[in-house]
Amino acid sequence: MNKLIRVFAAVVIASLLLLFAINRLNSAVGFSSDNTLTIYNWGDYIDDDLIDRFEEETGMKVIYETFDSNEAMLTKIQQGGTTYDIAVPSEYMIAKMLEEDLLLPLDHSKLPNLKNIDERFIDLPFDPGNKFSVPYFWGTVGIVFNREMLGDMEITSWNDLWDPAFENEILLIDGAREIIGMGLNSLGYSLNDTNVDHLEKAKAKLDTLTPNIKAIVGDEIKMLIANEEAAIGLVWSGDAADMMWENENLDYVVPSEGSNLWFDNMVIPKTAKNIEGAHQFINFMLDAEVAAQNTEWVSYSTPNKEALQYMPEDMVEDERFYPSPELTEKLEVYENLGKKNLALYNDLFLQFKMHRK
Ligand code: SPD
Repeated sequence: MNKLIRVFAAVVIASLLLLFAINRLNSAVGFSSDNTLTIYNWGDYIDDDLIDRFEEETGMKVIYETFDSNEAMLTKIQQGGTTYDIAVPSEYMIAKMLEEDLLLPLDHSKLPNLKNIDERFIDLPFDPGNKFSVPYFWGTVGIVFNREMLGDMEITSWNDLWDPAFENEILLIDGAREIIGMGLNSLGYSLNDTNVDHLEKAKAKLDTLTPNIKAIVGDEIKMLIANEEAAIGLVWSGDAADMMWENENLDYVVPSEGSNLWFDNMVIPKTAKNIEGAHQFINFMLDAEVAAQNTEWVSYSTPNKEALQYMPEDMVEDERFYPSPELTEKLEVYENLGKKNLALYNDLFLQFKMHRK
């Protein structure tokens, strides 16, 4: 009997060791043992039907989580509690993640659809050769406004927002770089300025905008402005396009003093478990018809040149959301300003939010 127990225990231990070894081997070659793919993306940034289709086509199970700022995404990835197979940071955050060695190089042989991306969006300074990232959506920061609610008042610049006529009429997205950036641009400074005196002046100027600010909000800004709860919003371009689809009184402008041009990109974090699946997903999203469907749902601007033929002409020809290369050249892309300066931007933004209370 004793011998039987010993044999049984040996078989159980051997099986456990074998399972452990298979699991380790799968992780090492990038296969998730449970065939799941965990994706970390901005809110409202994918057509759910495409996730269903990807699951059906590959047999993988997608776990999908969302974030509302690059900084929140970075903190979660640094903490490592959840291991993500794909994340979608903006350009300056990719530079920071590379500095912190948080990303895996991509295997381009598994991404044949990368050829669909317009060369304007390939090989950008934050990731030469697209070794670590693939374009997802791009856009600008600007002002959405309700023509009906504003009557004959025109908005063309950041400084227009300080008009006392707009008391309690402005909603802002909750982004440190965007809001401090508005303060900097309104004073004629660069969006990548690190001069402390300039940054403090920008914060002081923003404080004087307080009477006009109704709230600082997340993705709900789309619903609030579409429902005419406020006349004006500082927003990302694609959110403006979405609101304009809901409410025809709305319009969008990139302010005359200058603004931000941004690029969101798919990356594979170093802690990814399903590297093979991550490549399959990225390549799937790069397919021209998939990208067109996603773009129509999300309303942001696609970098996928081949997708444009499947999209409605009025969408592709709208210069507010597909600005000419001449205009985009005048806009600034955020740079990775380093830990100390990013902390300063965050602190000033926090102080600005406290000032409002
Ligand atoms: N609701 C989706 C928002 C995505 C916006 N990304 C913009 C990043 C700008 N740095």
